[in-house]
Amino acid sequence: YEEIEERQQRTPLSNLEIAVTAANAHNKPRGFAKAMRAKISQGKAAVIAEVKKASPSKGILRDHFVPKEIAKSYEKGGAACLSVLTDKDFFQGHEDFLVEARAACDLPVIRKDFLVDEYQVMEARAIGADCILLIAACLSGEQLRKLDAMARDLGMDVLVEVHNRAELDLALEYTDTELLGINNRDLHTFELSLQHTFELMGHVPKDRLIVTESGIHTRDDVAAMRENDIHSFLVGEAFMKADNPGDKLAELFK
Ligand code: IGP
Repeated sequence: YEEIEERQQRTPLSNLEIAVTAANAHNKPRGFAKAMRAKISQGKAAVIAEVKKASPSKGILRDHFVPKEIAKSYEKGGAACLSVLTDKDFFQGHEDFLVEARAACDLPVIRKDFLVDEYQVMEARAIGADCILLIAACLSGEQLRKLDAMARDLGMDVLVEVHNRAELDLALEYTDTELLGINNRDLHTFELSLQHTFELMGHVPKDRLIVTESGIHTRDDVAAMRENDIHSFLVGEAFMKADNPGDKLAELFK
């Protein structure tokens, strides 16, 4: 919250509103959920490919980190969408990375950050984001409702992320999100298990698109998901550690 306050002093809300208007004119939302559905209706996996320099559990993931190169590589490799970390404290991300990555390709982009405030939702659209992430573990039901509604008003899609049954119930009660992310990693302990997806998927209404998030590294991981009718993926580390992220994507999802 301190950081948000600092930013509000630098860019007051009225300026942000102008930036949002400009973004809606020149960087119209690209249709994030639509791009995911399009891949799936072609029988392909819908992959959200992540642009992530570092993570709290692994440190620096990639030395040669040039967001526009990575974005182009992902597009060529067949990604449906991009995810760009803008969080600075834990992931060494930056808003500029999102702007650069989006400008270098035609893919819709999600702003990956810990959003808790309406200011940050507006900021997301102002920098060109097509979708935002809302993490149920960080938000109350009322916050989820408010931020989800605001993102939609601004023309963005919303990916609501859950890790357990209580968070899933909260997400379903307070939003009618089409995109439901099941994070296989516990954000507090970093413990990772793909079982989280299999355990929670049965409790998700059929009209939602389940995105399995984190810990996808092998073709076997992908096959296990697809056998269970999970066709949407959010993958970061496995791509970031590869010399060519897009080639790695193509190989993993061949
Ligand atoms: C990607 P991985 O294990 O492929 O690098 O995971 C993505 O799921 C992960 O970065 C993530 C994340 C988050 C990061 C999922 N939820 C919330 C920051 C905040």
